[in-house]
Amino acid sequence: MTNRPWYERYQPVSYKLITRSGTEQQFKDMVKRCNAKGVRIYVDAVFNHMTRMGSIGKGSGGSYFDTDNFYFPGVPFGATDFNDESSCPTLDGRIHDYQNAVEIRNCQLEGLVDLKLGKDYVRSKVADYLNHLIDLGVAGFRVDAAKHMWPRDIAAILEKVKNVSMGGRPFVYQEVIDTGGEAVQGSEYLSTGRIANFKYGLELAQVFRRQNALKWLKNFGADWGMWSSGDVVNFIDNHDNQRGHGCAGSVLTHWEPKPYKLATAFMLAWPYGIVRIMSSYEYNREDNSEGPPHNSDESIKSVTINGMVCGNGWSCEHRWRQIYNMVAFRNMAGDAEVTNWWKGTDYQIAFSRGDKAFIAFNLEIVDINQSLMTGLPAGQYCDVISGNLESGSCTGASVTVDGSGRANIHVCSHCEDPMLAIHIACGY
Ligand code: ARE
Ligand code: CA
Repeated sequence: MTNRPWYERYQPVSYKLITRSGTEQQFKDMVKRCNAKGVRIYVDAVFNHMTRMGSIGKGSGGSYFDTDNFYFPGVPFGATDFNDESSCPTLDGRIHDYQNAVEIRNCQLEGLVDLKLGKDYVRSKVADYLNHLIDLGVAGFRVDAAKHMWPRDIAAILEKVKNVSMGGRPFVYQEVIDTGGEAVQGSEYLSTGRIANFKYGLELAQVFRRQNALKWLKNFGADWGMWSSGDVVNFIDNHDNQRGHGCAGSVLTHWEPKPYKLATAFMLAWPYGIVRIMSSYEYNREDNSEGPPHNSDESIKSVTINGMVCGNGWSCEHRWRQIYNMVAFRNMAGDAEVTNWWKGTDYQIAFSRGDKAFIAFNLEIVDINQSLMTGLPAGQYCDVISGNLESGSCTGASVTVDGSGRANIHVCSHCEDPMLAIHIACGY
């Protein structure tokens, strides 16, 4: 057990921006440098609750707190700013029954003291925090534990929030774990932003573990009982379910690189929703509370970078070629539709994104060796899964597309990455 678990960040005691990752000034500087390169920053904002019952002390930014007296002078919040026995129906003040929407919204999630977001004062303090982040240059928010807040309270807070510095409303996506069967549904939150789609990673884990045929992905999206494309943020795994927290289920993670890369590539190739890729660290799997790589004084170790590989225990999935090249694939494909859908056996598929990009997947024990319609203009292209286009030639496999858009496609079967992807920016 580490002294400082990763999840201490989900136990705020003030809205000061001082953590083991740095100071407010350092955060501001990072956001500025990212924005200058076209990289937007979205903050994981925790405002359903403060820290846990029965705790007293000082936060990472030095603010004093005393939860038994609901005393958070760093904001300040006091006793009347929290839900209590008048609003929460359970005896111990905690959430037990996920079939009861009042309990889910007004009681304590895991014993974390629950803010009374119906109060204008509390809404204003939260809005001040979000507006401050916007002043620092962020483009939007992940709303933590949105399921535990009334949609009207989220709406009232967002009404107090200003436009972002790049123009327009902040991009908002809400963490509402809805895989069915509970009193609170994701669809209740669609007027305040997108929702995190927890069904997505569970479905793709089954497919890429060969428990559900690849060919069924032909209509992956709303037809699978998920929300519409404009309402979701999709992901293969997140910081909770990759380590058995939250709605864990059986998702793919960086610990299973082969199916993980395949599923992530499919996510990036497929035009449904906004997608998010993960970047993790190599924690001890026996201890799902273990914080990021740290020194003996608990300070966080830097991410060292050697070529495209990270060191010091950071796994940096976003630097894996099969993943970062598929981000380029998605950008190149733009809003082109899926065309040239092809299926071989149940576990062999290929498709194009108009005349912009083409991808093939093979989960069979035999290779794909086939002339297929790619839809791309005639030319030579580098497979971006097995290599890159470097100084005019491919470091991995190459594909020759003829004047009709067809090409001989070979996708290995007994190999680490049984997929092939080409797009218009990898032609030569
Ligand atoms: C920690 C300890 C607890 C302890 C608590 C207070 O683990 O044992 O009681 O501290 O002392 C994260 C960690 C938690 C951690 C918490 C505070 O995951 O383990 O608690 O930080 O430090 C529900 C919520 C969902 C939430 C998940 C984890 O609906 O919003 O639980 N996810 C977000 C974040 C988490 C974070 C929090 C919220 C809290 O992504 O990282 O918690 O800010 C069903 C339901 C789900 C439910 C799930 C688990 O699937 O459908 O709604 O998710 O069960 O209960
Ligand atoms: Ca609540």
